[in-house]
Amino acid sequence: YTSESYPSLKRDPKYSEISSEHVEFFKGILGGDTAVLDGVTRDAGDDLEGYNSDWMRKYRGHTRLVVKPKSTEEVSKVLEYCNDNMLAVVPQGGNSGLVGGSVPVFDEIVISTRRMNNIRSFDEVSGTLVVDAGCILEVVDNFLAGKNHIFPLDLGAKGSCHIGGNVATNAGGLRLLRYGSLHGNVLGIEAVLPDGTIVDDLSKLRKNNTGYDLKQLFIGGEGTIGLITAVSVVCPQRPKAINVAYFGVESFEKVQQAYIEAKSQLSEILSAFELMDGLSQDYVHQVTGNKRPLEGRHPFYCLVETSGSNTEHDNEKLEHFLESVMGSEIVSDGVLAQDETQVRSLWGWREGISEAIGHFGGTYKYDLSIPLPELYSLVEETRKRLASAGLVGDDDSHPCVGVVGYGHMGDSNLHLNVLVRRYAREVEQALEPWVYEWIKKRNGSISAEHGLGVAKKAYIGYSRSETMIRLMKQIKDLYDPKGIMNPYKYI
Ligand code: FAD
Ligand code: 2HG
Ligand code: ZN
Repeated sequence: YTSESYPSLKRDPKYSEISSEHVEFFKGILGGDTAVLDGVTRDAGDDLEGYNSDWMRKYRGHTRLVVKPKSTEEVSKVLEYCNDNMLAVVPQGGNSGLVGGSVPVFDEIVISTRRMNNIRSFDEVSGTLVVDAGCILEVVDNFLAGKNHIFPLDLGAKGSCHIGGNVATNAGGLRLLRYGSLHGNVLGIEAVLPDGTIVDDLSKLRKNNTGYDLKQLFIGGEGTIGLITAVSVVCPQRPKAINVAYFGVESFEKVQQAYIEAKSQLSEILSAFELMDGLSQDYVHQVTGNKRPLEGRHPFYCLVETSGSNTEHDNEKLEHFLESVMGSEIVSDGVLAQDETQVRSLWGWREGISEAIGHFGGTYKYDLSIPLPELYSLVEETRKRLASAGLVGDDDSHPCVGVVGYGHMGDSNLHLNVLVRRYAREVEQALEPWVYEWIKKRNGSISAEHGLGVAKKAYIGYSRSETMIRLMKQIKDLYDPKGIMNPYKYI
């Protein structure tokens, strides 16, 4: 049978359907009751909905079974049994992914990491943290705050996403500019392969040049070759001083000049340089009702954060930066956060965009790496394209509400979001593959940080060569010869 969310996909009959015998096996090893979300869940009515449906309510699967192992050994038993019985599975963390990768397409079993949530160890000298995959990012960061350290990743979904999910998507987030990617910060991984093999590569070493670095395959692998059960991560000292400036800019040309100035004047203390266009801030204002940080309206806004060890020194530097860019008319107006509450509230204007724009219905999301000089042209061209197709307008007869652009300017990463009243074929057809062709022409990436999942499955060829795709398929076949791990997704 086919799925209404994925009209072009058909359930592969090679996978078994779940039987009561399977459920009995899982109950035997995990415990739990069919009616309770505990260990094994089956037909638990509404409770399954949260596992079947993604954050955007765009992708929906039909799983009948969610298993929640508590340990690596339990994951190993579950996967081995699934592999022997041709039962397809989807690893799921906080289910905050934005490409439909974390939910089943048909009736794949969801393996949730929810109950694997122990902080295993932390070494204050090296900053090395070892955690179970199901730990929530914010919980881990709060734990680290008590130890004067910080997790080297932060993002808007921190209250729900799991560390395992972050690593599986190689999430980038708000401070990649400062702390770098998880490919560098993750020191070790413990994972389970589909046949139940436990891969114990939970190294705590910064340096280890002993052959292929296989853990990297799990980082950003999106659950297609194995299930990550634990990770060790190197965490920096928590900065003593965090300062934030928020400012309005009249053109994208000037945004680029402001970025050059920020790098040059703030250098070692710069920890984020984020971009928000005027429309994105209008929507945040409209939905939250919060007072705007600046009077008047500007076509672009930037949020600059510094993280350092001396509040006075950092404050002075940021103040001087703002004065200088305003003096040279690069920036029209700006404000500095005076305390922690203001830091949080200014960040809200950036971090709150995804949630605010979700209030209008749905969103077509494009998460793109684009050479900086052309980063914003795509937003303008998309607006023109949808307008000339008659798809965007103020009333219900138009599917599109508007087009916003924002993102991690410091990483050349644009989030192009098309807000719709309802998901509609004609909008998708106007945007895809046009957006991907646009990206390919500029040698960009069709997924900077969210991954491919099912959303970009058909488009990987716009960013990867045939040779690269063939090598990826060979790796998939080697690790998951029966193809039970997260099927129907990008590989
Ligand atoms: P899930 O959504 O549960 O899963 C994501 C993928 O990883 C799926 O393919 C799943 O099968 C796989 N997976 C999950 N756990 C495991 C595991 N233990 N082993 C193997 N595979 C696994 N992303 C960014 O990069 N930067 C951002 O700034 C950012 N901001 C966001 C803000 C909001 C409000 C939201 C909703 C999302 C945002 N994201 C961002 C998307 C981001 O990918 C996720 O938030 C996060 O990294 C996914 O973690 P998760 O635990 O929710 O994973
Ligand atoms: C962000 O940077 C996230 O806010 C989400 O990556 C982007 O919702 C999006 O498109
Ligand atoms: Zn992002």
